[in-house]
Amino acid sequence: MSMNTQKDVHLVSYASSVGGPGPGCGEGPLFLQQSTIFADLAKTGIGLHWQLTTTPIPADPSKLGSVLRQCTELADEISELVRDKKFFISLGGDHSCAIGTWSGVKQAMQQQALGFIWIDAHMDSHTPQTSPSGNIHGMPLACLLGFGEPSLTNIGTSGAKFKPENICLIGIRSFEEGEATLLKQLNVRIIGMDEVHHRGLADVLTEAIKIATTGTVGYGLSIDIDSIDPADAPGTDVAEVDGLSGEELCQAAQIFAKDTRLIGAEIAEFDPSRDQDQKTEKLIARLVSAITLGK
Ligand SMILES: [Mn+2]
Repeated sequence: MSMNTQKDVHLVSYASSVGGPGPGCGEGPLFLQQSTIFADLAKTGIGLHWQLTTTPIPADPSKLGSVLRQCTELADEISELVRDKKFFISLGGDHSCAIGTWSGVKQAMQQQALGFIWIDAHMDSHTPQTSPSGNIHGMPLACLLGFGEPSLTNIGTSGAKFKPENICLIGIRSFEEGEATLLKQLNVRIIGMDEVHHRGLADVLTEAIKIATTGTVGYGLSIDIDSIDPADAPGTDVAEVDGLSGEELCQAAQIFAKDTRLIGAEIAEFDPSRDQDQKTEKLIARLVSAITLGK
């Protein structure tokens, strides 16, 4: 293969689960760093560049302190990659990594408007006031919209990183009232599984890209592994039945490889200890290939 066809991807790891209910997904990025299936992506023409890995340290006084420190480190790293026009994928870890990833993109882009596609079984749009569990992995989208714990909403730049009208959620099927109320008040577009089944994922993604690119200079993509049906991706901690088909997601995600407006992506909530027959591990490698190379 000619070097001209190689596509580089810079992988930034958030090896932490302090924002979630248990330890499992914190091992996700370290597992992928050792995975031969993942390493084999290099043979298909992807230049894999492993960048920063953040980890919890005992010195952090609280879960909030740990998430804040790691997301700040992540944001600084991502910001530098975006300034250098390097394509990145963040690997979680629990989904609180999104606070760091997209605050970092905003830190690099400053006043320029950005769009965002959020593929997840959950809304992750709680504030500390509405969250039943208090887990920060249920709050990142609210944070990125400027709602919640101020230390987290002000990473990189102060306040919201996206306008509500440039955000689209896909695959939603489990949520609580408080977060749904917030997104409804903001008029954020939410595409639930009924609509995905009815229209097909490719059609839904086309609409999401339109939303994320209208009046923006580019957009981001965050994929929670729990958006995918547990039959196809069992390796996650908060699995929800009736999810996206892994095959359909990998097919539809090829659209991103041709879209230069995509600034970077994120894949969160992979718990290798819950994986079966390497299904989720293989699917993540396929997703990276789809998003980066379009195949
Ligand atoms: Mn999530």
